[in-house]
Amino acid sequence: MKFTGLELRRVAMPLVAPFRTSMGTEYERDVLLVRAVADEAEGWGECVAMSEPGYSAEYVDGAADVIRRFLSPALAALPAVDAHLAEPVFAKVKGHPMAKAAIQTALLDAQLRVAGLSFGEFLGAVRTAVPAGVSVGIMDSIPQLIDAVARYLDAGYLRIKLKIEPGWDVEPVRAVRERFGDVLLQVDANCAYTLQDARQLAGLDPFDLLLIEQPLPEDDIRGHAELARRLRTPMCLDESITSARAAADAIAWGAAAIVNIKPGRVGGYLEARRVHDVCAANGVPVWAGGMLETGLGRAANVALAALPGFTLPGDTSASDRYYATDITRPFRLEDGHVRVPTGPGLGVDPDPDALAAATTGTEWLAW
Ligand code: SMG
Ligand code: MG
Repeated sequence: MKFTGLELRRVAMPLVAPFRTSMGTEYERDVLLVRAVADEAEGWGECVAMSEPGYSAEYVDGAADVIRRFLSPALAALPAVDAHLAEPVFAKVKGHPMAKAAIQTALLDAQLRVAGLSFGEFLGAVRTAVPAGVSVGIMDSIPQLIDAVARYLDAGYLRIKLKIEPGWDVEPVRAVRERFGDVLLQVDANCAYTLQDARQLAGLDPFDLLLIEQPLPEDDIRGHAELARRLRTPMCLDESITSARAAADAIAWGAAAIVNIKPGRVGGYLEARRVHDVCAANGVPVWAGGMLETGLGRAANVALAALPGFTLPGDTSASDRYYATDITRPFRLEDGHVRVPTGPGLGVDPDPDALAAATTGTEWLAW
């Protein structure tokens, strides 16, 4: 199979409700899609970079730029392209894992469609559906939060994750515990604390949380290890886990008892599977993170979440948690689970009308 180029496509996806975190508020996702075109098939990849560099250093215009100027030309210069061959070429460009992951996913999707294999089969899925959690943003008031959590539990979500920041941590957790009893509950701080806040964060210990996710800055592995020693709540890393090696190191240093896996953060599904394998070898549970993906990104995340080491519910919510109209057939909650697609490649296709309606621009990068 011969790839002839990449299409970059920007789609505007308004969120059904604003999503507030310690990093700011998202109202709409400005999604960069990559379509890899080959003689026998085409494939899609979704870039999970946000509009601004708040979650990590990447942002969507930067991702498009590095693809256009460096990643696509490097692939065009190869005698043959496939998802595995692209990895060492991408390694020469520092950083930009989300941009790399989007291309790798598009290449893999096309290859797997030709091979007649689903993402789940390729990655090693052992489940046909995965338990769904939901990530609940910071609200203006506790009653508003209780309303939101009640709606998600009614819908069937099996685990609640509360976004926290200084000033919005122990009280919302206490309120949700008191109101909803022993639901599976965890928190995510997106780097908003310092080690000085250890005592405040220890205030979460009585509430039997599954985990606390990324309380300290991305590069503070030692701080997370120290904080882990001072808390009873298990420490989970998200932003800090940028590769399988980073996962091995964080585990060895006692900074991660649990790991959130996001393919975009580690450069793609091939490395995401290695992160899974390293964690499994160390007996460290993993779960699938989310970046407010459309159905295209969700399809691959749900397939990954079906691997054996994913023993905790992921941020793999149904389409209607995010978007009124998804660009693929919607992922639905069935008994608290989301079904793993079984068709070749991602197993979902963009709906031509929905895709056209959401598209704000396209660009063709010929090889
Ligand atoms: O996709 O359900 C989702 C969002 C899950 O909270 C979520 N993601 O740090 O884990 C995280 C955040 C990153 C995106 S916030 C804009
Ligand atoms: Mg997180």
